[in-house]
Amino acid sequence: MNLVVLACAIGLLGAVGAKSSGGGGWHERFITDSQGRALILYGLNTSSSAKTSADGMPWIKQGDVTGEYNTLGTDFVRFLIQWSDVEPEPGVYDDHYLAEVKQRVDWYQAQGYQVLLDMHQDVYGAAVGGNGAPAWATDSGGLAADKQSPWEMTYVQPGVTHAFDEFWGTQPGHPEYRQHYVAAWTHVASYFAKNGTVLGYDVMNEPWGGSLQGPAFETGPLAHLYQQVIDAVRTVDPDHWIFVEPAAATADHGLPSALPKLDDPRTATAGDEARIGYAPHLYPAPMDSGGTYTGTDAYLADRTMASWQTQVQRTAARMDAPVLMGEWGLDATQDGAHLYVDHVQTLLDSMMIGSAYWSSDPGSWSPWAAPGKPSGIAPVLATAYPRAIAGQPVDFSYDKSTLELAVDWNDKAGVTGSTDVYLPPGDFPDGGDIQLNGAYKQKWDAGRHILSLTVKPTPGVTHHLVITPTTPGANSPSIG
Ligand code: 9MR
Repeated sequence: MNLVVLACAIGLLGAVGAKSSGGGGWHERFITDSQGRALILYGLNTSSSAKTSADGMPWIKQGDVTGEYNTLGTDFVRFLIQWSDVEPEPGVYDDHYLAEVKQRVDWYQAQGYQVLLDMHQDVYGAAVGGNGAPAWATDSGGLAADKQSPWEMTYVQPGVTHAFDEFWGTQPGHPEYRQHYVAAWTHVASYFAKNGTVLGYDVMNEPWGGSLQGPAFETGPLAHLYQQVIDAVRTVDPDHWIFVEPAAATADHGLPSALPKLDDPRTATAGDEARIGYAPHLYPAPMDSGGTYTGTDAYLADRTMASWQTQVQRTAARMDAPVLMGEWGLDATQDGAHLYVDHVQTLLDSMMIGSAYWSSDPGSWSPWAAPGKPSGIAPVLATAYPRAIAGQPVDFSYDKSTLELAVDWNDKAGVTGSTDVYLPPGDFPDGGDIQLNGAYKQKWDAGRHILSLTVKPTPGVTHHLVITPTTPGANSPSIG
């Protein structure tokens, strides 16, 4: 969301001095699977097309999900859903729509993915020029809400501000809107509570406070709504992850967030760990506006990335939440795009976090030039990474110049299963050579390009794995 300009215009930048609690330990929190393994989630957003399609479904067919795995080796999708589709009339839920969502979830399940359901909104809802909220929950106050270019500027149309103010309670007219939002989430969560392919829920895409901005918004109505959704979802779904986003117009650009720590009721039961995640987006201004990654644009993007890392770590530490970058992307046809993708991947690895690239919609931002036809950025997005780490991750990196994937981890009590890494066929056409400082068993799935390593516990010693492409004919322990 390119709203730095807007943020300046409303005098917001001077007000966002969120204090970090210092604290720490966020990097010790990971999104885990049922075996306790740390999951590194890597995938796409699917999709912008769902915002306006007649049935609320994205453009993909099942074959596109298969193609996505075969081309990119991803293990994750941030799947867009909309409040207007879930609850088309007040209190009336469309379970046919949820069944259609479930069918897509099944397609991802067949390819071994995790699915994050993202309650998407841009510019509040269709009745004021955006998408997300149903018309019946949109009160523009009769004020103008004309679509602007770039689209983000529509956020400051008076009718849009009014609609947000009515939702957040800054205007007192419609407290029931938020109650409906909470209840709609509860319905979605009860529908998917037992679904093992669904990772969890992204409570609201790119929140915007209307006339209430900065820490007053994030610590006020935004945090309050998040807590209400968390509490309500936990009454029907004790286990899935619940992700929250900061106010996007500032945080997307590396500015601070004031989001407070949220309480997960599951911690009160039998010592279960909280499953609240922090899911900010990254859009340096040049990328957001479709620019290049060259010269001063690249300089600005790099500064934004450095600041983003600092701010995200502070917020995640305060929230004691693992991090998932819910969106990042750029017009991949612009100069330097492949380097930007490379640099974001390096940032993600250095923070040991996953991400969802924006987006799968075929076109200039996408790994697809057309459905089923990879674009120039697809081979750059197809990278080597650990999908699951059977212990406490210490470090991982993929050096694209030497094609060396390194993963370090420690044993962790209660964690079972293998450490799984994805080795893209473009970089590892003949498989990989393994170096590991200890005994292990390996399984190479040549069809899916996944290497699974089960190691012998080594108390007090970090497992250190390095994989490099096998050289045909070389006499070394290899896979593939
Ligand atoms: O890429 C999307 C663009 O085509 C749409 O016009 C716009 C409004 O619906 O949304 C864009 O996608 C944005 C997403 O919804 C939220 N994060 C930023 C994305 C890129 O601008």
